[in-house]
Amino acid sequence: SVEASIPEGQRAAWKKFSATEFKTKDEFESEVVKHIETTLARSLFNCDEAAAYGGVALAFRDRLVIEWNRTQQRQSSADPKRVYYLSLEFLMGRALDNAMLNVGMKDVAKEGLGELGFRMEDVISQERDAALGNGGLGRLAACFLDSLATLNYPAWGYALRYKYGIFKQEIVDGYQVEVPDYWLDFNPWEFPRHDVTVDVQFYGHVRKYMDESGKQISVWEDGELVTAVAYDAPIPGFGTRTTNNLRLWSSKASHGEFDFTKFNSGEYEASVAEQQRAETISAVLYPNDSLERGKELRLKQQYFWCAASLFDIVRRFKKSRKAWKEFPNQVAIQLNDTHPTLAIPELMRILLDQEGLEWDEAWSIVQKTFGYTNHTVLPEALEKWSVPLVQHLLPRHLQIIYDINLNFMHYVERNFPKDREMLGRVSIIEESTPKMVRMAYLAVIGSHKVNGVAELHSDLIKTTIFKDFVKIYGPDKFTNVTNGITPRRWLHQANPRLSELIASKLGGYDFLRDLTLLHKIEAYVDDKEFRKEFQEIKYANKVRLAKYTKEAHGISVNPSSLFDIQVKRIHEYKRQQLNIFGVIYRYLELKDMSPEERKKVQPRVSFFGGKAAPGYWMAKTIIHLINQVGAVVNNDKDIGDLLKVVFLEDYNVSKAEIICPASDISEHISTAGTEASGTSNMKFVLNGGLVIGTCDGANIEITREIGEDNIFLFGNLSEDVEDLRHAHTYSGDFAIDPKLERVFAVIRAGRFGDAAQFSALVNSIVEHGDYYLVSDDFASYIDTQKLIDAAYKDQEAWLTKTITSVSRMGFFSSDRCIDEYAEMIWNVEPLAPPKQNGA
Ligand code: IMP
Ligand code: B1N
Repeated sequence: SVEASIPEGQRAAWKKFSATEFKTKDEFESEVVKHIETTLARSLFNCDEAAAYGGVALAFRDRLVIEWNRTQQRQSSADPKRVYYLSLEFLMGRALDNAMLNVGMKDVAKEGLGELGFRMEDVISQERDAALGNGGLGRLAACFLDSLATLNYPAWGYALRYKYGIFKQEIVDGYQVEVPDYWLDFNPWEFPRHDVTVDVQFYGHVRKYMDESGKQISVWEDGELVTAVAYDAPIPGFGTRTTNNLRLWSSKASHGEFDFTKFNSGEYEASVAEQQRAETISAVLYPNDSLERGKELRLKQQYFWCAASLFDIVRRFKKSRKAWKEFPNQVAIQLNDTHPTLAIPELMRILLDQEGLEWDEAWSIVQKTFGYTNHTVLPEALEKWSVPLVQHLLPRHLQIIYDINLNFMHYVERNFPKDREMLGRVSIIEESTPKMVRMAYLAVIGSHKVNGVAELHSDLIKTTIFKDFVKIYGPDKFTNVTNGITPRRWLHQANPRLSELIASKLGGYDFLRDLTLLHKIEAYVDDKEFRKEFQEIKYANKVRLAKYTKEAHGISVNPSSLFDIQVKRIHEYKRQQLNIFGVIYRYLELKDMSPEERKKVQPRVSFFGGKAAPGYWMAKTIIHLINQVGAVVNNDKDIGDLLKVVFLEDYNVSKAEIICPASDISEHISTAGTEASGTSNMKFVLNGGLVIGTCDGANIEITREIGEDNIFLFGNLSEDVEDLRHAHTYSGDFAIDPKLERVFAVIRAGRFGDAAQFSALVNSIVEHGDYYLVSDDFASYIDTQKLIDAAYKDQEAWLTKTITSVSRMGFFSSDRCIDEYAEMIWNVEPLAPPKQNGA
């Protein structure tokens, strides 16, 4: 071992002075004060909440680092197969509360903080969200890291250290305005590793020659180098000492051979400009969710990150001095969507050009190493890169992609000699002008397993985008891993009182590590005390959201109203427009009623929240309409508390932690077949809310688990979508639903401001084929909302539904997902820490 090579005396000194974790309240306070006074150079007299946050975060960071070091040492000496999760997005949110709860020291810290004069909630809320993601895909990656650590898997996340995460959303005059999110002024959770750097090459050209043995050699020459610097963030597991690593790469100018001349020839300004150009690679997260725009900088980000990560992974493998054929037994790389697909040709390049392997051996290693997760079938989200762009930026990779394709075409030709059309359909290269590289096909061909993220979605990819590949490879290459969420953040942290209530009945918090244990609370569904407390907790969570709504938006909402919530990225396929049209319809009905009739109405608050991609004009129009409707409805004296419309500004992870526990109903109403899974549906139900939803994504499996009496499903089924769309365009007699017509009539009449602003939105339905089937689903949506109003009146029956649902949500833990990936795709085992303390 490495340790044995260190002299005895030196080892003893290190052991004696080795860092230790605080264990008591006093030790905690001493650490906090030390950090505030020295690391942060503040004192008792100028210690505000921000400084208190800094002190507490640094105290906990120290604790995490000690376990992080031990975990890495344990993994270095056991050298097990590791998992590498490559994701361009990790939507982590805040780290402090999660660290305190996972380490199990929140109570101690709370008491200690009290003595120092601070309230825990105030200190926690000082932290900025780490918002390195757009939505579900990025948050899923964050939940997976939590589960990987909790289950003791040796696993690393790899991503980019964006200077700017997803933008901050401000609503000005009802419109979305984007403000940059510079989140790094104070980030105690990261460790710069200035000693861990990789030079990444771009541009240049490929020189080929034959060596003495007649072997074809390729050398990628010239071009420019950009340096990747590693920044590490510790990822603590819950109730375990395993602390894994998230490695983020930051870009800076290289001082390697290519800019040497410039520097020496005195072109100081030019070299500073070059520095800045290099830094732009990791400067900003692309704010598009399910939309790819083919920008050169995005491709640069992808390669930069893949090349640095693969260099790191290969370096770690080479330390073990194992033969190359062992690589897939030591390394499993999961591609989170197609964004890291360049890792496939990059590993080929390393094996062929740097390690001198033959093609077939290299390709066999590559295919065994990679797994690919598909997250969408939306055509606008499927990545394609133009061949000239790839040629220019990554000339050697383009050659390798062509060679991969050539081999693949031969294979298809041999196996399907009668189907000549198939070659064009499955080719990695699309024969368009310009030609395009289809990244999803490259990912399928270069991986041993491809998975979708919910059953319906995994079936759909086999019959639509990857249909031919199922014929070519057989059905076993394609599988399903239904998404999940971490119950640590989404129950224990977001809803501590519910977590405590459950623990009180189950005799402890084991359910947080095995969520299937929740089924035992179904035994309390008729228990008076339990019901009362469960209901009180929901009410308290609604009060918390009402308070936030008042503080942030000046809108008073009555917590006894039915809270109806739709928070997610704004997208036509997610159909916030269906929701707001439904709200308008409700408003019109209320206006028609007599005061007597109104007294019988179930009061409701419709909450919306979510960001629109800055260039997605239709999504921004939907936000504007929601705000305009709110301005009218919320100020209508006839309506009062019967209906309120709230747009919650800047929806993010930490706000989701307040919002998810506060719903009575949440909306997951995508056009059937478009939402691959959805994960907030799981969060809301786990926190005792019911769902109105379409038969789409994970809604279907949620229904299977909780029972169809406990969910409000509506709308057309995915198998009918194609025909309906076709009918809209070609049948000629496509009639808009009359109730929806009524809504459009008042919009056109200017009831919610200048009608011209909403004409494109209305026309997308009336004139342009209603691609998302808003009109087709409108009547059943309205009817289902009426059912919900009626059902809510029976509070006892409603409560029974919510408790039953919570007890049946065990399947949706991300721990279950990770165990499925580990077994079916990665073939990795946990590496549990020793029971006793000590490295
Ligand atoms: P890597 O695998 O070289 O990237 O190492 C990951 C981390 O594990 C390093 O930053 C070290 O902190 C730790 N590590 C790697 N090798 C050893 C070892 O032999 N002893 C102790 N720690 C190690
Ligand atoms: O991934 C989530 C799913 O729960 C959602 O249903 C799905 O829509 C989401 C390109 C995406 N699919 N595709 C993306 C994000 C960013 C980007 O640049 C595509 N996000 C999803 C988790 O499986």
